[in-house]
Amino acid sequence: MTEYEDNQDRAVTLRYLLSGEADAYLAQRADRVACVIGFGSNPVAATKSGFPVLWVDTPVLGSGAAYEVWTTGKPVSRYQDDLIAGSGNEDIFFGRILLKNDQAGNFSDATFRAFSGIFEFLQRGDYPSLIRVWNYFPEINAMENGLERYRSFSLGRHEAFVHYQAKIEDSPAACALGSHGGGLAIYFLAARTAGMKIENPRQVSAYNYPTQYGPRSPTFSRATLAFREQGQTLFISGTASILGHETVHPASVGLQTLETLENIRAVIGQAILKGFAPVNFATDMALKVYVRNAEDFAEVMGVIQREFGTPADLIVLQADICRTDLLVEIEAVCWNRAG
Ligand code: 3EB
Repeated sequence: MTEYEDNQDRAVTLRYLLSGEADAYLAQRADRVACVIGFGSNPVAATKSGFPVLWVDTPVLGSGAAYEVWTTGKPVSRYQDDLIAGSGNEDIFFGRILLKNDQAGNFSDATFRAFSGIFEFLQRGDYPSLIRVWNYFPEINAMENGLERYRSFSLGRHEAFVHYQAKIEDSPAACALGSHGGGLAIYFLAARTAGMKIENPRQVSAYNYPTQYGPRSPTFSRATLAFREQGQTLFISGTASILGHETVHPASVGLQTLETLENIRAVIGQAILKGFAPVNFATDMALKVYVRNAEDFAEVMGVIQREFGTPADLIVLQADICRTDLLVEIEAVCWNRAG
């Protein structure tokens, strides 16, 4: 069996594990497990070890199901209110929200409710800083009440930011992907101390996108640089083949992958200007890859291997992406060697 040697100096650590590996890992980490997400087409229920799992209905390419497991260096306690379930310690908090389809109603209203819950949690004061948010919901590109569901999502999210007077430039790192079912699933990382928001000089900031992409712009930053006192961590948002605000290479998944990796390099470059250290991809980077069409798996993986080598951890999911002309999206977490 694999011995996992997590770096205990990290405020949070991430592993992507196959179903068969997850239980032993979770049992070993016990009260250091902060969040467990299960990906796969069949419901991924609570693990044998009893940890609650947020199931996201997306096929895992290259295997049946997989877990994303976040652990911390310090023990966590469980939290539950009427919307958010989660775990936190003195530094960080992971929260999960699941709005089932039949609770949704108008999708921008449902999104507004979910983000209002997050902002009210933040405003209670224990964890005031929103570092990273992951968003998954079905039919992301479908029209509903005259608006594409991704745009309804962006509208409801934006209205929550305005309502709670969150500064748009202080938006968290994020991603928003189309699952195959299962309602609006959101998980987020909040922290006691603020992170530094990073933008990409090759791209218009998403919160400044023109209205051709929807009536309200998406509220996310390209990355958050967090935990400056504990060996910094860089949370890179879902990143795609976008230059300025426009999709480039709409017809080529290979070129889209290459452009996406250039954008990730550019974001890491900006973080280095702000004090982050150059990243060793083989030991200190976790990549999560979303491909729209399963048949593109090999080509996307080929480009990643050629450009980035074999990152420390990797998962590939089949998911719809928020613009119909985008074929691939990649997010990353990078750690700085402590010290
Ligand atoms: C982009 O760069 C691609 O709406 O939260 C990436 C990351 C994207 C986050 C979001 C959307 C989001 O615009 C799409």
